[in-house]
Amino acid sequence: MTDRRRFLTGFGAIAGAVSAASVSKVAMAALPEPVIQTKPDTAAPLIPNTGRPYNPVVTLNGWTAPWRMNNGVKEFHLVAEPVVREMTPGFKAHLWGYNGQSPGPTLEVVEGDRVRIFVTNKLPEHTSIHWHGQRLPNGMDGVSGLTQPSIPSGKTFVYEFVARRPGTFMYHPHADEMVQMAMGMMGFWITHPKGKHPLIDEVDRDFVFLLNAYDIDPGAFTPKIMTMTDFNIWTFNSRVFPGISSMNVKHGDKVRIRFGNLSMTNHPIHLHGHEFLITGTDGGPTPKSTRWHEVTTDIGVGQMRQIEFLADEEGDWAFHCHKSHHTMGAMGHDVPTMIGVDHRGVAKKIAGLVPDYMVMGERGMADMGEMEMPIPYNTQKMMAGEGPFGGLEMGGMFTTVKVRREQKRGDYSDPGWFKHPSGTVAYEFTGQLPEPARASAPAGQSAPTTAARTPAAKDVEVRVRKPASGHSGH
Ligand SMILES: [Cu+2]
Repeated sequence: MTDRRRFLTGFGAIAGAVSAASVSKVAMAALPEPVIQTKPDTAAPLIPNTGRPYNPVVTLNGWTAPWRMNNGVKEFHLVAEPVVREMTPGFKAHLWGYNGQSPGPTLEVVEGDRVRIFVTNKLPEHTSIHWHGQRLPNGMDGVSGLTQPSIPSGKTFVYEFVARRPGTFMYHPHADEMVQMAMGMMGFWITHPKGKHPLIDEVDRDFVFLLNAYDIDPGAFTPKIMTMTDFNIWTFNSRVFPGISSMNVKHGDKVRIRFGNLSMTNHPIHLHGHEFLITGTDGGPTPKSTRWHEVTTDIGVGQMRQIEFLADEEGDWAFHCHKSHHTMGAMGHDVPTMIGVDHRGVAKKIAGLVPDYMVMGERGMADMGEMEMPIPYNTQKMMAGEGPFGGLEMGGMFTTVKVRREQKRGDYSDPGWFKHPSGTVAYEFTGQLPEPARASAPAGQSAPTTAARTPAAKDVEVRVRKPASGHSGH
């Protein structure tokens, strides 16, 4: 028995991943050069110049990995490694990702393509990659311990399978998952249909991104990996508003936006000004009979959604998670509600002891957007973004869809702020305000309360017994 055969027999269950590496020795000898991208900008769509043609997607603040064709096989090279990700100007995080970024590059293939992915592990611990949603041989599914041994630090493994199902997919580790996903390891995968598909329409613009979340203390660079639910940085593709690119489209374009949720909670994603259809999930295109119009769709943990709409209303339309604390930056969650509390006297007294003391929130939190409060170095502002009419008071999962008549086909550049036709912007009323008529009848209720029928129920007077002189007894 040769060494190789002994190896395969000894690890029967893992033969998938290992034998693929063995059969493609020639390809291994000439590993495709990994392409590294370190800028957080939104890259132009990668027009395929080899392999079968397709309409490329645009990854928000991300990019598509180039490939090479090797005897009809599409070859990619992913490098799992520590990366520095600028989440928004002024705030960088030390994450783990692929090829210089978190998330890693988007992989775009065509239905029926044979795909070979080399994965080099430059992390300090082992890893693996699971190809979420794909039909593939079990041994290529990337579950450490179950379908393959983990990829040890410093080693390269090969995954190889045919992209059988067209649609919207993602990839992420299935080894020390909680840590590796909390550190930002994930990426998008698109399998384009090989021809006209009855349930997949051609669109003019196709945007993709992943939803993720981090727990990074103000002033720190590295996520707290043991956090289970209480994250404080809410991101589209590891970027926060105002660092997230706008989705710039031409008036009349048919637009598709695809997103996957690899955070640890659900996100109701909301588009202003238009209604969309959910045309697909990670399970594939949805049957037409299941499609209805929405303006918000909730996306659960580990799910993907693709939405489609006709961009036929000009303007700068907000697109965001509807959980309002997910559109805010890092903040202390322990701040008590101060709305309506007049604490002027208290503030004065404390200021005597703590010179820089500042009271927050007695008129709401909006002041936080403008306030130049000193924050620790490398900290996301809680509320940020300057719009044409003032502060947007946002952070986290928020961006815009900019619909313009003058946007050229294939031009993804930012057209700037919308110029509103005169008379179409909300304006101040400057006339006399009449005293509002207030109803004085008791509020309606479905049934009388028990107390109302109980004769004994009178106003209860609370008596406080004060201690007598002296301090005995407490
Ligand atoms: Cu959310």
